[in-house]
Amino acid sequence: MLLNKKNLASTIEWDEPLSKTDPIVISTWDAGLEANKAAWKILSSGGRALDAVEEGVKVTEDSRSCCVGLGANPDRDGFVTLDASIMDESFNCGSVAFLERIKHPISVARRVMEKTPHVMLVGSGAQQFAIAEGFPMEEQKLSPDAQEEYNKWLKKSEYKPVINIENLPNRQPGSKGHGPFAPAQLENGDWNHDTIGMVAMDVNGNLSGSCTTSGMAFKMRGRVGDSPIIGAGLFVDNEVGACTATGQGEDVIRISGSHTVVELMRQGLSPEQACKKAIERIIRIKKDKAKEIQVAFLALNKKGEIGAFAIQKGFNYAIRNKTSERLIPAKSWFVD
Ligand code: SD4
Repeated sequence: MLLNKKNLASTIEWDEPLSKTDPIVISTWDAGLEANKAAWKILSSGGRALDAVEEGVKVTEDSRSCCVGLGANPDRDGFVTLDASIMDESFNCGSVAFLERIKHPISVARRVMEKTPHVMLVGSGAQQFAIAEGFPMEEQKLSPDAQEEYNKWLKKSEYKPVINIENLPNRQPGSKGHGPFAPAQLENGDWNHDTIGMVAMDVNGNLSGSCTTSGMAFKMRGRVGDSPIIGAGLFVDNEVGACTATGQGEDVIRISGSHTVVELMRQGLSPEQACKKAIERIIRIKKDKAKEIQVAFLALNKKGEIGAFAIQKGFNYAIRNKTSERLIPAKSWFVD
């Protein structure tokens, strides 16, 4: 990995000029470096961006991660529930949400796109579809890391999962509401998210994107974030560009985040300017509460230019093309 001062530049300078059809892949957070390697194998041998973004994020779904795949942190009742979406160069898109016990939600999302007339399947229906498509059902078991984090959270939040809640009256006596909810930050100070979103351009100049996550750790059961929602966590318009989001999904959904970024690029903004404008919109909406959340957008335009912007500092993204393989720290609204 090359990590030097150049990474900090707001305009990315390539080590040598890139032509319009030089493939490129970018993805969110540090895990993006490994994911990009798998995507790059496909892109560098002339493969399709769609295949690259699927294979790329599968690496993260397979690896030890707080926030992606079956090894990730569970919801507040102790179950890992996964969200994922994928979109190609022709507005074909597919997604799954609230999917349990299936290892590669991104591949199920692709099957939804390719084998059904629908865009989105959720919960047990998505699981049933996955099984019918030959995806094995995995064990219902937390990874050791997730179990440890969950135990700590249970203790701190004093949340007691209620078994057979369906049989109880609507509210338990004395209950004031539905909390506790997913914390914006984890105990160690990390923001409560590390979704992988990936966008890529192939040798034919076609764009595609993918996004996969376990969502916010200790979320309410049934909660779905932005990642599987086309236009929120992911959007691709092959004439203009592609964008993916990470962070507090509710606030990405509120402004149809990724779609907004692509539309801003259509109006002539660079990827970084477009991501910044979308972040500013969230800042305006959230006012003081913006200090308590993290959202980041990552975008690629049709010219192969890239950019990102976040609310809080600390968001970085990984890039891979024929000359570079590195992690780039994004600019942010708050700088400390
Ligand atoms: C969500 N946006 O479920 C996702 C979480 C995330 O990095 O981005 N993690 O709200």
